[in-house]
Amino acid sequence: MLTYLTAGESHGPELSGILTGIPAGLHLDIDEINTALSARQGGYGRGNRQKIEHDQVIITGGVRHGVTLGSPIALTVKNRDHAQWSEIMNPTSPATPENTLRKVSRPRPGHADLVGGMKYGHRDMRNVLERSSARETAMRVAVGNICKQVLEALNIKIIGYVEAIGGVNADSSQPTQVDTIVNLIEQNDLRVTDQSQIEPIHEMIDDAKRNGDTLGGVIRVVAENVPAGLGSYVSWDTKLDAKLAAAVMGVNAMKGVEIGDGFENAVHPGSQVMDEIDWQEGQGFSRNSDHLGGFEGGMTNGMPVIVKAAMKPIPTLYKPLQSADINSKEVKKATVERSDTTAIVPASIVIESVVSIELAKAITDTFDGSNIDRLKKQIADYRQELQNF
Ligand code: EPS
Repeated sequence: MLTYLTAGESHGPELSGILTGIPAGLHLDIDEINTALSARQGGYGRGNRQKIEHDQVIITGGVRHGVTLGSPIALTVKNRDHAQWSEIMNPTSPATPENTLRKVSRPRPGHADLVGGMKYGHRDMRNVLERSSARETAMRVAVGNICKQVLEALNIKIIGYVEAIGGVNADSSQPTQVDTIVNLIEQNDLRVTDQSQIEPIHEMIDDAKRNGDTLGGVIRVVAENVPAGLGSYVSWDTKLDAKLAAAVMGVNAMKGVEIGDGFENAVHPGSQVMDEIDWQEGQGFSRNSDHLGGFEGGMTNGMPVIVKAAMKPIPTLYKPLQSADINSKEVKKATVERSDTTAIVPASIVIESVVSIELAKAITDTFDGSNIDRLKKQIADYRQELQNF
C-alpha cells in the first residue's frame, strides 16, 4: 500500500520521511524533487527563514542507481537553521536552564500552541510549535514529488497554483490545461495566471507586512489525463474525492476544500451544474464542461480533476493579538515568532504534492503497483478498454 510518514521538528536537525508502495523500476529524477523543494521555499511574502535554508533531498533507502527498488524509500531534508538551535533543540542532551531558553508561554491565536500544550501536557509550547510548523511540509513535497513522477510515467500531469491572495482573484481564465497553467505561473513570483494582478498583490503583501499582518488565499490544483474510474461509489470510505479532501485539509492552515465548482454548484439549478455527456469516435466518452471537477459518484470521470483549497492567513503576527500567559494567567499579547507574511505560494506546491500522493495511491490501489512497466501496461490497456466502452 502506498503510504508515508514524516518526522522532525522545524528547528531540529532534519526532517525525515518514509514512503512505501512506490513501484519498482521507476527512474527517479532527483533534480525534479529538488526543484519542487526550492519552489516551495520561494514566492513573494516569504520570511527570512528561507534565506537560511537550502532544501535538498537525501535518499538513504529504497533507491539504487537512481531507480526505485519497491522497498520503502527513506528521505531526509536537513534544517540548516538547526545550527542556531543546536542546544535548544538538542534531541538527547538533558534539559538545563541554558538549553531551554526561548520558551513559549503566550500561545498564538489560530495556531496549535494552546490546544497542543493542553493535550500533550507541554508547559513549553515550543514543543508544540516545532512540529505543528509548516516546515514539515518540505518533506511532504519530497514525498509528493516522487508520487508525481509515478503519475508522469503514466502520462498524468498535475499542477498546483494560486487562484487568489487576500481576497484578490488572479485566475480569471481558470485554465484546465496543465501546460498552459505552468507557462503562465512561471512568469511571476506569485504562482498566479493573471499577470495584471501581480502589482496590486505585491502592494497588498507589502502593506500587510508593514502592518505586522498576514494574508491567506485560495489554491487550485488541476490534474489532467487521470483515467476514469479511480475511487468508488460503493462505500463512503472508497470515494476518492473524500480522500483528496482529507489529504488537502491535512495541510497546515487549510480551512476549506472544494472539488470543481464546489460551493458555487450549490447556488445554480442542476441544468447548469451537471456536465453533459458526449461521445466521439476514437475518443469514447467525455463531458462538455467540468463543474464537478472530474468526479461523479466519488470516482474520477476522465475530465480534469480540479481541487481547491482555502488557506487561512498565518497565525503568527508581528503585531500580535490578545492571548494569556499559561503560567501567570495574565492577559497579554501573543508570542511573536519569525514568520512569513503569506505562505500561499509554497502552500500551492504542498497541495499539489498531497493531491499527487492520493492519485498515485488510488492508482496503485486499483492496479498492480509492484513494477512501473507492468503498471504502465495495465493503465494503457485500461485506457483502451474505457475508450471502447
Ligand atoms: C513557521 C514559521 C517560520 C516559517 C516556517 C513555518 O519558521 P521560523 O520560525 O523558523 O522562521 O518559515 O516555515 C518553514 C520553515 C518552511 O520551510 O516552510 C510556522 O510557525 O509554522
